Amino acid sequence: MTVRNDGDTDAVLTGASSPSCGMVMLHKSEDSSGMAMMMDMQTITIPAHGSVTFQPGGYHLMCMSPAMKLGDTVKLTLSFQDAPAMTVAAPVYGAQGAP
Ligand SMILES: [Cu+2]
Repeated sequence: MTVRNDGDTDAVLTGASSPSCGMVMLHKSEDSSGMAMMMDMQTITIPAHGSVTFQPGGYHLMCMSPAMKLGDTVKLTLSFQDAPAMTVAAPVYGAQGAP
């Protein structure tokens, strides 16, 4: 997914939650000298008039206890510093991504 910020100030994502995930962690995958590493992010900044894309190999939201199946749509709530939380409907795809 891509989170877009049309505002004049940076938006700071501070967390995410979903009733279908148990806990949701903010992560970033990085390739450091051939080793794939996953880092915990306390916050992820979406720059003013910019966007951040969550995708395999980069920023992602990690669902720690997934309770969902292919074809489901799950609720995902994004929490921001100094901005109201936002709930989106996320379709559940397999590892290959969108059909
Ligand atoms: Cu992760």
